[in-house]
Amino acid sequence: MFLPLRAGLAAALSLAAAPAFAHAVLAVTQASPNQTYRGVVQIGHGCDGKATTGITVTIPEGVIAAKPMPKAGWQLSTVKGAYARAYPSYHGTVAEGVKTITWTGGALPDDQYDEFVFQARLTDAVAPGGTVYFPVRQDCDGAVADWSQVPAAGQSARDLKSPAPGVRIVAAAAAPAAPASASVKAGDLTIQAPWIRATPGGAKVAGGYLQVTNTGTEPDRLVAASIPLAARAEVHQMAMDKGVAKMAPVEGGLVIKPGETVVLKPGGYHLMFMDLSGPVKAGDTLDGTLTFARAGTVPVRFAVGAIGASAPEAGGHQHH
Ligand SMILES: [Cu+2]
Repeated sequence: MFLPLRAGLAAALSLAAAPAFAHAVLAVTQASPNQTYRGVVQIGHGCDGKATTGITVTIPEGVIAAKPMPKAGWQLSTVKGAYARAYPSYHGTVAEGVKTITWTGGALPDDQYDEFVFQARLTDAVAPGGTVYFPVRQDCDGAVADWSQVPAAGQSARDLKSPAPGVRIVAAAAAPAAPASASVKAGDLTIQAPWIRATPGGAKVAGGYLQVTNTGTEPDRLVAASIPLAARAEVHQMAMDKGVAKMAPVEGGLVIKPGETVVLKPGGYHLMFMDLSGPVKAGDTLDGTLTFARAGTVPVRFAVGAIGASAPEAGGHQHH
């Protein structure tokens, strides 16, 4: 049995409590919300000495985007269906998906061991402290072992005759901020490649740039931004004034319409970080936030790009 070294005593005890006679277990018994989970169903015995000829895994509510791994010598089938509700996903929301996965047609003798693999995403509907169960039905030649029992509150899995394999949900370790230029998802928004242009020594302002895509059905607005190095920030646009490009705050915030991608880039819309307490150095990363009217305040990590030769704002900032 897989036993993570860092599991505490309580977790170790609860793992040890898995019945020794359980034939169907999951290799990884701990995971966190909003993670992709790699489910490895381990089959250690047949049913009453008979060879295993089919394995069916049921994907529980709160676990989405399940995908089985094909297995040589076995036919794969899935049943799709509606989830109890829609869940946020990389591409908007998902309201249906694979509910059961079945491998059939093989023959795993009682004295051999094998694994059946799938992956799925744990949503934040599965809360830390709980356990998510993946019932497994094991079909043998004319016999069935149904590993589907879930312990009631206060009950131990060891008291069950045929417990469903479970995954204990724990809070994610203090997640490092997204790596530079990673895309960040916030509600219906996807924020891509946030960066700030490096500043020459003594500069008091720096421009910030990114792309933001709205996959939802309601408009949102970028209304604020922050980095610890800047006392304040504004969302700016460039406009021509008597043939001269000038910057001005975007009143009410920069609107991102449904289905639209808005690009903040040098020479166009940008974030203006002001009253810098120190230089913004190329190659650094700066943790900061973006605030949207609907999506709220989103942590992002800005990469710092070199001081650009084509700096469209050189000589600008008259309004600061
Ligand atoms: Cu500006």
